[in-house]
Amino acid sequence: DAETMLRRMQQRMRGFLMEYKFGLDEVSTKVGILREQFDAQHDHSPIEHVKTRLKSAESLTQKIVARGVPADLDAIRAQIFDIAGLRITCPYVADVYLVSDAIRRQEDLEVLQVKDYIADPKPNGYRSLHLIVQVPVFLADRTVEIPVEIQLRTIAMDFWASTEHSLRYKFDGDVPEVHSRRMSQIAETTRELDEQMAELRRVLTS
Ligand code: 0O2
Repeated sequence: DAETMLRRMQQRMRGFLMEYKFGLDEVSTKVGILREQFDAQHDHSPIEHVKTRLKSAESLTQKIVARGVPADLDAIRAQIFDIAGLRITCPYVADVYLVSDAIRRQEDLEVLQVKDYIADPKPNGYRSLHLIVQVPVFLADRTVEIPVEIQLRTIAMDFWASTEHSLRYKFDGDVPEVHSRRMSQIAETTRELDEQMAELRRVLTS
């Protein structure tokens, strides 16, 4: 009956999302290892902060509807890559690339996509380095390859992005021109801040 079908669907969805949680756990462990090793080797910590998030069934459903993805787990697996997400915040821009290179070198990770919005910022001023990596997860009866989205950014970029995100949320995506223009100007200021910090660091470490 309908109730049994619905229960089965929910169960399959839970199992599906659990695999992404495992993928996120695997990548978190990797980043945790890098962080400890970097902390032991460097005079400062290249990783300031790490945050993970798993998309809820509700926001995943919203995304597949908005994207016109068929309500089928295989289609979702093939088309949505940010179900598991990890955000790494670093003090300096150089740290972003240091950490990203260390991740990209790992042999059991397959890099599916790199978007460098630091080299090439979005028109609104958004800057971050986005990687999508695929990690193998060893289940009891099979191995699954799970995509995980990694966003790397400096503390200044993160400050800007979180403020811009709440602004968009507050205005329901329709941010008045005066505010969005101001945000783009502030993005420029955060870029200058990152540059000045890097310059000061060069002086301090030379
Ligand atoms: P949320 O609420 O953070 O999850 P995608 O949706 O990932 O398939 P796209 O646009 O090609 O499509 O991906 P992209 O450009 O790599 O951006 C994905 C994520 O980057 C976003 O996820 C945001 O987290 C972040 N991002 C991208 N552009 C901006 C921006 O202009 N401002 C801010 N604050 N964050 C941005 P979601 O799912 O859109 O949002």
